[in-house]
This record gives sequence, C-alpha cells and structure tokens, in this order.
Amino acid sequence: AFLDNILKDENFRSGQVTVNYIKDTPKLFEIKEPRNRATKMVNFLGNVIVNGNDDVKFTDPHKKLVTPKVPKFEHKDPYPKGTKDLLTEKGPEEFAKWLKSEQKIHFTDTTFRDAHQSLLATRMRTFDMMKVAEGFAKNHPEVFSLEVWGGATFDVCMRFLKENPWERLRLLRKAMPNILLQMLLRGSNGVGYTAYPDNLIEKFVAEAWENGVDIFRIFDSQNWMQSLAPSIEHVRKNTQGIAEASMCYTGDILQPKNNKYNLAYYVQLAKDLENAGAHILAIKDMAGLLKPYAASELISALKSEVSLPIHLHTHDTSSIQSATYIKAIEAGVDVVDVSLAGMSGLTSQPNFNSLVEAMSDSERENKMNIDKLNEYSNYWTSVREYYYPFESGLKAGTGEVYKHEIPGGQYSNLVPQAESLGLKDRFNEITEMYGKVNELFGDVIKVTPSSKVVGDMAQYLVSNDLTIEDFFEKGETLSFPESVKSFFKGDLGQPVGGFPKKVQDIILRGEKPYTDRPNAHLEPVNFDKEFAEFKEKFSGGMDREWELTDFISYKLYPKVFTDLYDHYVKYGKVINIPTRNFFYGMKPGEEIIIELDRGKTLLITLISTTKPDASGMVTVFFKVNGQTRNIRIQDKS
Ligand code: 3PY
Ligand code: ZN
Repeated sequence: AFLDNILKDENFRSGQVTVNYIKDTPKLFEIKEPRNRATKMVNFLGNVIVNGNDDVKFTDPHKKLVTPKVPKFEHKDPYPKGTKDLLTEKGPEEFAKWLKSEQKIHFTDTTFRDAHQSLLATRMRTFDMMKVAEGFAKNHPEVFSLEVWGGATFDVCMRFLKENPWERLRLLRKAMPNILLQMLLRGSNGVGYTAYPDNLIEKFVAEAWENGVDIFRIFDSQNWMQSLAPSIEHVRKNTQGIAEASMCYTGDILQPKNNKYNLAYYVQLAKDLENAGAHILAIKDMAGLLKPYAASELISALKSEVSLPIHLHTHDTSSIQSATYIKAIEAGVDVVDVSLAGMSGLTSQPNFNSLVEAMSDSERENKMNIDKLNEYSNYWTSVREYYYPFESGLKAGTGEVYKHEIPGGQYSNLVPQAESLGLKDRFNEITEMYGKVNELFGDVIKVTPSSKVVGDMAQYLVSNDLTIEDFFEKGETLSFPESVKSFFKGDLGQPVGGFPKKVQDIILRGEKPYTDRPNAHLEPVNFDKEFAEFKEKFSGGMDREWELTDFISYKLYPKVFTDLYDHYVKYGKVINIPTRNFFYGMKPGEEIIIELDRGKTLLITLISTTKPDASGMVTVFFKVNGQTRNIRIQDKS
C-alpha cells in the first residue's frame, strides 16, 4: 500500500522527487487498510438480519427449510471422460459429425440456467450449484451438456445476487471439466436487452470461451441473419468451441395458411445458418409452441435439407412438450433440453428423469444411472424451497399459450410484474392483450428482448384501460413505453416481413427508423483506452486486480456493475454465504461456517440483536471465530 501511494503521488509521477521526498510527503503513510473481510461479512449479515434482503419481498415465518442432501461422490476419484474431452480431441467439425452419427438420444441439462430462469426468476445462487457440480460431473459423464450461463443469468447475478457472473462460470468449469458447458447468447444483444458494439460482443465471446463456455447457443429475437451471422463468426474465429445457431420457433407450421412462419421459412433459415458456419442447429421453442406432430414434420424436413446435428429446446408451459420430444426423437433429433425433475415442467423444460425412463428399452435409449439422477432431482427439490419468494405461483400448464405465445421465462415473470403494477386480478387480461399486441405489431417473434417489448405494451394498455382501437384512434397522444419506440426504430433489428407501416408511424411520430444493423450505429470500444479509464474510475475499493472480464461486465451493464462494485466495497464477497442466510439472515443462536477465499473459514454465531434505540440503530452481537463483534445497523423499517 505504501508503494501504491508513491506510485499514485503526483510529485513522484511528474519526476519532482528530492532527497527528502519521503520525509516531506506524510500522505504516503496514510495507508487505508481495506476493511477487514470478516467485518464486511458480518455487516452484510447484520443488515439482512435487521432489514431483510432487499430482493426478498415477503417471507413466511412458518416456512420449514430442510438441509438439501448432496448425492455422494468421491472427491479423489478422477473425472470420467465426457463430451468436453471428445470436443478437445476432435475439434468442433468432427465433433458435430460424431453427434450426428450417434444412435442414442442425447440430453442437455438446463437446471443451472433456463430452469431456474423460468421458474425462480433466475435467482439460483452459485453456492447451491457448487454443492453438486463436481459430483454431478462424476456421476453423469454421459450427459451431453449443461446449460450454465448466459440469458438472464448474467444480469441477475450482478443485480440481485451480488455475484460476479464470470466467477460463477470459472467455478463451474473447474468443477465440471469433462462435460460440455453451454451458454445462451442473444446474438448482437449479447447477454443484454439492446445492441452492443460488435467488437464488444466479439471480446465477450472470446472471454466466455477462455473462462469455460464450450457451446454458444446463438439466437436473435427476430431470427435476423444479419444479427446471427456475426456471432457465429465470432465463435468460429475466437474459440475452438461450438457455434450452435438457433431458429426461434413461433406460430404453428401445421397451419400453413397466411402464416409467415411456415415450414419453408424454417428450412430456408436452417440452410442460411448452415451456410453461415453453424456447427449445430438449434430449434429454440421459447414459448413451447412446437406441437408433437409439428415436431415430426419440422425435424424430418430439416434432417433431409441440412446436414447439421439438431438440438431441440422447449418449455413445458402447455404441459405437453414431452410428447413433442418423443415425436422429435422418432424423427431423428440429436439432442433435447431437459431439466432435473424437481426443477422441470410448467414454464421450465420437460422432465429429464421421466424422459430417461420413458425412453428405456427403446431404439434410442441413453442409459443413465436413474437412481443417482433421482437423487440429484431430490437435491434440487429441497434447494428450491429456499427460493420460495421467487416462485411464480403457477400451478398448472395452460393451453392458452398457443394463443398468447408468451415465452416460458417471461410468463412466470409476468405474474410478479402484474402484481407490482397492481394488476394481479387482471393477469388474464394482460396475457390476452399480449396476444393482441403481437397481432398489432405484425406477428413478431417474441423472445428476449422483443418479448419484453410486447409485454411492456400489453401492460401499458391494460393499466391505462386502453384497447387496440384506442391505439389507432388516440395513438398520436399516447406516450408509449421506451422499449416499444426503440423496437419500431430498428434497435432490435428488422422483423420477418418488416414492420407494419401504419403502426410504426403512430409509434414513431415522425422519427425516422433505420433498417441496417443497429450495431452499425455504435462506436467500437477502444479497449486499451477505456479499460485504463475503467481501472482509474473504480480504483481503491477492490482487494484484487481488475480483469478484462470485469470491464466487459461494466460495458454491458454500467449501472448494475457500479452498484455491484459499491456493494462489494461495503460488504465484500457474498457468493459463499449459505442461501438461507443470504436471503433470510440468521436466528439468535444460529452458527454458520462461511468459506472465505483460499481456504480461510469464518465461524459466525449470531448472539442477539437489541431493539432499535432512539435514533433507530440496532446493535447486533456476533461471535466470529470465537471473538465477540458487535455492529450497529440502521433499522430502515
Ligand atoms: C433469454 O434470452 O434469456 C432466454 O431465455 C430467451 O428464451
Ligand atoms: Zn428457454
């Protein structure tokens, strides 16, 4: 720290150093010790104990949380060989050929990403994943891949869980070195909701590979080749990983009349993706609209028209999607996305455990240790209880999904959103309006971020008691959500068949839209210069060096990153706090062990808390590694 002060001192930097420099510069000795990590930790816990976790909107004092049972594994056992080893051996092209030649059906487990994004508002913490990551990789090396990163997890990690998403990725990679890890990349929108400079996305992809991603599932919210192709290129150029290019599935190919999303449309798109260099073709059925017989047709057609292996993704919102998988498997699909039973169904993926059982003794059976798989499901069933404030409350599947076409991840989020707008009783009106807005917008593909645009408009209309007729009659005087204006301007690219002109005119009110790539309007990032500025801006508060990945997080989410930094400076690293305590604090007498970095552990006991004094301050008494610590926390209630 002393050396640091010298290096930062202006006189030293400008070379004005005399023999008495050190003696004459007392500020060199002002060494600010970073606040002790244990102190920061108890401050975090103390705050949750007194004020609750900001992210938890209600708690149930009667809720019983049991300690989840981690299935057995031997830490000293080596990792059995898995698909990651095969990719390293073969490279992406040969690997894709191998996959296509496989007789058995392969499974991608989405438990670590889409399942909790779609059921628990993306809140699953790294802590709970790490408990089972190594064991799962050792017990189930036959799994094709694990989806662990991307989509909304990047944002939520920082915004709500106060974690570094790159750290999550690195930890998972280390614990699961033998199985392919995959991420969801929103094409030119990266892991955000808007377009980013191309060179930022490129660097993001390169770093994601370096830190552990093998399969990049790339999609664009309008299936726009101009957004998909650059990301495929980034993966091919900067990694030895797999570019898995997606077609987002919407509509219903079984109804070819007046349907722009018909079989011919998807076949052409698949060919375009193959020509753009994809190694695997994904069908991303984000709302769960691909019906069983449609899957037969689609997969059969794709099998005969493109030579890529096919990976199918769906959400079980209708409750019928395992039938879709069976038909797709019959038609020759290569991999399907599933999640462990306790985290499956409804707006999440179909049930992994049940599908394995259902396929047993069939031609395409993929033998697994089903008892172990069930143990992992049971683990997640127990863990899930800790996240009860984030459950959507949906109890059954719905056939209405074919009408409104709301993606699984969004559907479960709309419930709390409607609630926060005071529209809980009008949830059905919102979903119905969602379908109508989709028609109004010209039947667009609805997936992040375009699904948010349609959702924002539906909520706006319902909360203001407006109808579609009102839109046409009073449109000139209404102030539409920003996301809607931005969409019609072209910020998310161009939809299939273009924008409906009249609607666009009403929304843009004279502002000129553009039709080229939104990224073409963005200045490239000057990495050398801006990374240096970044280090300067956020200097002093960290107990480690800044990495390029931190800078990328900042460029993608400047405000969220800045808040995370402030949180870190105040409370330190919270990733290792057990989930129960992270969300709900501690009970008097409760004793917990928290691992700090480098094997150092803290044994923390909550002794007691006082009532707030006249100025609202509460004193919280802890014992930390045997020593009493009391801290004062402002009661915000
Ligand atoms: C995401 O982009 O986060 C999705 O899961 C889209 O379906
Ligand atoms: Zn999904």
